Amino acid sequence: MKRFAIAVLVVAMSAATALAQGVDPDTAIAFLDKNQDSAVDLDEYIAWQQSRFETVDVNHNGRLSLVEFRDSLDARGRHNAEKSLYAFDVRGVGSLTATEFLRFHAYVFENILDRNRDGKWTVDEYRAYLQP
Ligand SMILES: [Ca+2]
Ligand SMILES: [Ca+2]
Repeated sequence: MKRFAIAVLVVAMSAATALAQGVDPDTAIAFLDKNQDSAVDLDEYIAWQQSRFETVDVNHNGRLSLVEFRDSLDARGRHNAEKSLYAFDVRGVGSLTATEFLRFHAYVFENILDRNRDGKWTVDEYRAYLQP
């Protein structure tokens, strides 16, 4: 049962849809929490985003176009996708490298997901993020 839940989760995540879509916070945090301290730290979060890049980069040219980037985000992220891309596209070419993609996600982790800024993203913080 647990194996099944994780398999579904991996499919949901690698489909490059939102972490938020269809995966409850307990399951998502447990999946990302590799050192089992009941929270996701920046390294764990970035390792996961890094593992997604190849899938998110649909045409495998090593860069994310606006469409690829937008499709990789949850509903809230998609709303700001264009602004986010231009903020992190340091070369100003309209696409993100893997490094820029990971810098964006580090920013999201530190400024949005980890609400109390203790370096750990918890189930409660994820629940709070999902509140409308
Ligand atoms: Ca952890
Ligand atoms: Ca926190």
